[in-house]
Amino acid sequence: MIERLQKFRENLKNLNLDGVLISNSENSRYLSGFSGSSGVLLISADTAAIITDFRYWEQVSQEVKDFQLYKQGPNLWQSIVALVQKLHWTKIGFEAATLTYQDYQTFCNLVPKNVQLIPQNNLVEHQRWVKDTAEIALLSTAEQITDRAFAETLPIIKPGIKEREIALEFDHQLRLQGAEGNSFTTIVVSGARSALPHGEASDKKVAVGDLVTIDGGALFQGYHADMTRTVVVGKGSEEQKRLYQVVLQAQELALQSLKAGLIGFEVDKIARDFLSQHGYGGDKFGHGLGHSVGLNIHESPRLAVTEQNPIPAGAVITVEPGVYIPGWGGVRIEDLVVVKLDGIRNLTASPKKELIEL
Ligand SMILES: [Mn+2]
Repeated sequence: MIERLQKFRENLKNLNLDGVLISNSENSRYLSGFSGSSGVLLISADTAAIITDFRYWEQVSQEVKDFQLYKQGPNLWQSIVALVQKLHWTKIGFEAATLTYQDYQTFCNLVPKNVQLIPQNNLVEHQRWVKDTAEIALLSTAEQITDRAFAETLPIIKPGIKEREIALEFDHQLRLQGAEGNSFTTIVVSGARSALPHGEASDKKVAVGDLVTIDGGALFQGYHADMTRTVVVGKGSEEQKRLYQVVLQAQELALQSLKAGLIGFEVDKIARDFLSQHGYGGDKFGHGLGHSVGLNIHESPRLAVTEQNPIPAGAVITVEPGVYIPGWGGVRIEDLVVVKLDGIRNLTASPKKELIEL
């Protein structure tokens, strides 16, 4: 954890600020280890302070090692301003994407006139693009829990069961296998509904011949897993099997090519061009190929047509091509991988070589 703070301070040197206020809870957790939902960090070259309220005093002293702990008084902003004045900070950076306008106004009204509040973007997020060893271990565990939950869920997928019931079983299995919660609301879509990339699990009952797409993940110590598989109830048709293999090949091509230094859009293009050549271009694959995950489920950098940044070694990113045919159905296959200098390490072990027939 101290290495994260040291690196963050290195980056701060270029910003010409006395210090920064970190109010985004994932960024705060990343830098301090504090997992509570209310608290802020004040960081400079020689200060690392955390302010939180009575509910978290015990927890914060257990979780946080490298920060001075300050107990919040009746009003958070008064406590922050009191500390800022004690530190004699006059140029203070804040996270423009997190601080509400209302809190900004409160802060401005409380600080002396000579104090400047200077909006910052991606203060911590950019550092979070590269996961450290501890983070990769947590993401790996989260994905393993997800693999086990998926395997435990498959046997209940039978004609007549509702999508909602499959999602509930998957969620139940995630918790049994060690998840503290879901990365996001589990997606289960079947039959023609499998053409909805992010459809909600509904009361629709699965029927013989339905493609069923399950997309979900475990939340483990704040880290988000993400995995998708499409299966078929009963025997798959030739058309279903063919589409499945095309999507799988698109994924395999991207996985084989992916390594540190490639630009996000280049990797997306590999899968997109392959699907286009097989007749599944344009709207049939209407989303990006992948996104990074970590303390948030959707992080940068991404594998998408708009991503101009190179993917660094240590990024943990999904590779999830899909094809969606309205009125017929769809297939998506999603793995979570660690990007390395010479390739990838795949964190997902759920089987995918053939369309699974249940
Ligand atoms: Mn995903």
